[in-house]
Amino acid sequence: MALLDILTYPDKRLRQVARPVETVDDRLRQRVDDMFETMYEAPGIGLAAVQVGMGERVVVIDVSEDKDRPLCLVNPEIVASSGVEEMEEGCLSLPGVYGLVSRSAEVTVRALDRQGEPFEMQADGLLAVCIQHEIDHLDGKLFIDHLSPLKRRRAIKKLEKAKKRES
Ligand code: GNR
Ligand code: NI
Repeated sequence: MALLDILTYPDKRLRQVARPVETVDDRLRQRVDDMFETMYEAPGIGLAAVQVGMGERVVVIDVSEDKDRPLCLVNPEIVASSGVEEMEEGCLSLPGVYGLVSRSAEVTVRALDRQGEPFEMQADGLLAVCIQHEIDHLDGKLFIDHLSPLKRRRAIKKLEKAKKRES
């Protein structure tokens, strides 16, 4: 297992659209394990492969209190959604920035699991939000893209200031 570096804004790789996984093999499972380790250590409730410089459609999620419900989605697709819910979001790739985002309240997701087996699941609450946030990453989207232009500009200013202090 290995801890991976998490890319942060404005890294251009966060804007690339990830390609579908063709075969779920041991190499991929190794990366998935590394992603879980990186997510738990961060700590975060989800992580998309894009955030660790891997251009494939893979996400890991664990929204459980005890961090004992790992969920791996390969090539995830939202096949149904309903309702609207607003939640305060953050992102490991946008450190220090938070904002209210409006998304579907319930989603049905189709994906492959860690063994490459197709499955479908329904989610609501924080899990539904997290799934949509992670699939956005696979399409090169960040949660700040959902904010109003004014709030987005404020968020970007904050990120740029933090970057400057770093260097
Ligand atoms: O750790 C995370 N918390 C979070 C809180 C509200 C909505 C979405 C998230 S996902 C985020 C981890 C992350 O950046 N995943 O891409
Ligand atoms: Ni994120």
